[in-house]
Amino acid sequence: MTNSLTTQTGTPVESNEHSLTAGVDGVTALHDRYLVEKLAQFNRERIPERIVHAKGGGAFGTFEVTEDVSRYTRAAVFQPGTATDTLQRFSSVAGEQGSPDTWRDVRGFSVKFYTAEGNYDIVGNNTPVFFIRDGIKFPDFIHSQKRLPGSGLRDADMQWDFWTLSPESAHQVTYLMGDRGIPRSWRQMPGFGSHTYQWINAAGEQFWVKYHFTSNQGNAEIEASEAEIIAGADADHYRRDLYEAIAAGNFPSWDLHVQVMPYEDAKTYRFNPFDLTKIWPHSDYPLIKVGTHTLNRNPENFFAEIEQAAFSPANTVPGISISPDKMLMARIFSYPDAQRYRVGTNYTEIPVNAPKNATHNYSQDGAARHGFKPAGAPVYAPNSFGGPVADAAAAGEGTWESDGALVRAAATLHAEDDDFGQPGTLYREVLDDAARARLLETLTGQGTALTVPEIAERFLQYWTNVDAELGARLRANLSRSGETANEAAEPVGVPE
Ligand code: HDE
Repeated sequence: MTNSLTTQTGTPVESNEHSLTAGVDGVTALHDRYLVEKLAQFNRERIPERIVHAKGGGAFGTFEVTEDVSRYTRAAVFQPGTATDTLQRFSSVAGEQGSPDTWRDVRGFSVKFYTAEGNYDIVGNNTPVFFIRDGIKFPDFIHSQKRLPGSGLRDADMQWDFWTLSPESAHQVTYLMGDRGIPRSWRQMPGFGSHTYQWINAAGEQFWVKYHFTSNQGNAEIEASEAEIIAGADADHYRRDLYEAIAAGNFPSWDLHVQVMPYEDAKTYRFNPFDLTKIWPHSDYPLIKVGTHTLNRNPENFFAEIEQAAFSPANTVPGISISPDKMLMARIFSYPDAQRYRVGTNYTEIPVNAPKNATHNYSQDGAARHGFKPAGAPVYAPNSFGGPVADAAAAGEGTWESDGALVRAAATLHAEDDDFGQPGTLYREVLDDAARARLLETLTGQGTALTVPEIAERFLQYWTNVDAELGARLRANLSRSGETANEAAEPVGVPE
């Protein structure tokens, strides 16, 4: 019978309801190999969740180039008229797998393009900046935003201690505490590559670029009080919204734009253009449209296609490179390392991670390898047997000049390499009165939860540095509400 139950090695199974026992009430036989296989396999169903961005969802789609940006990049994926299959994953940063989608947090925005020249991943967020500018601080940052080792609880003192001792966080924290911290849905939020990347055209000319995905559904947010109710009622609010929209044929889309900075401008720009805590004002570098990304197919198996998906900023293609951003370089190491541990050594063989074009190299073996080369194929290089050879012209690796001497320092060469200028501009010039009022309310809640006086004072100073009037209002609100009320603040997820 074709539908008969089998073991994983294909042998028909006697029963799926009764273990093999010595008599009806007797001991269970260890040689009931189906029972053992079923329980053992079950124990291994979970792989470690992502250390950050554990809770998420995603879908497949298509990226279509609608404009001509070939003067900036030779990448096949961005040539006029090209359509490329994609996978997108959205996520919250701090919460664990089951955490509520609507907790305040930064949201991940990862896109994998299965291009003709290999996989290209843009692994960004729904904010254009980040909390730190050197990857060496990342584990400390994440520890401060996750849970206390003793109680297993999130802790406002710990979060604000790190942030206020790391003033470069002010720009991203202003976004996080503002409306951007709780989008209405993944469909109604923007995405950013955040870092500066390099594009290289067919003539070898280099440009610095930043990616912006703008939502064709518009941007919308949820007020904190409503978000708390949704968190209780439907922890999977965003995941459900995306799945149901796509299932109903209501396909969400984003237009991809780039800001392009001529290569030489970077040397004299008013702030370090590779500093991930800064945006490039659109007045200096306007948005240039590239094409449209549409999500049109739900996963058939969440574990196989979303949980096992492995995105990495290391996945670049010819015509696209990284930039001298220390955060980006740390990420180039970190993502494949996390995936070898979390998914397994041969994670790139899993269908969702495998490129659609053929791979040719000398890597072999390792746990759970299932792709093997023909027996006669050479296993080393250089060789005399026609094995694959590196092709520098095809790879088109990006380059830049380096200072030479090894140092441990942050760039302070540019006039505006400060920490509080851009968050102040965001507060004063981008937010409107109502958004500023909501930010003040959120910060008042946060400040109320602080119990360590030194951190509470530094918190007030931090916001005074962002904007003097905001700092004064916050001080007034907190002295009115009693600075150390020790109530739980609105849960803050954490941002990566
Ligand atoms: Fe991540 N980050 N990150 N990150 N990140 C991961 O990769 C890391 C950073 C982002 O949908 C991990 O496979 C370091 C910036 C997204 O699967 C890990 C640093 C930005 C996702 C990791 C950063 C991000 C991740 C967890 C500092 C936005 C989810 C498991 C140098 C521009 C990807 C994994 C998905 C995931 C490390 C900073 C976005 C641990 C070391 C900046 C959207 O490797």
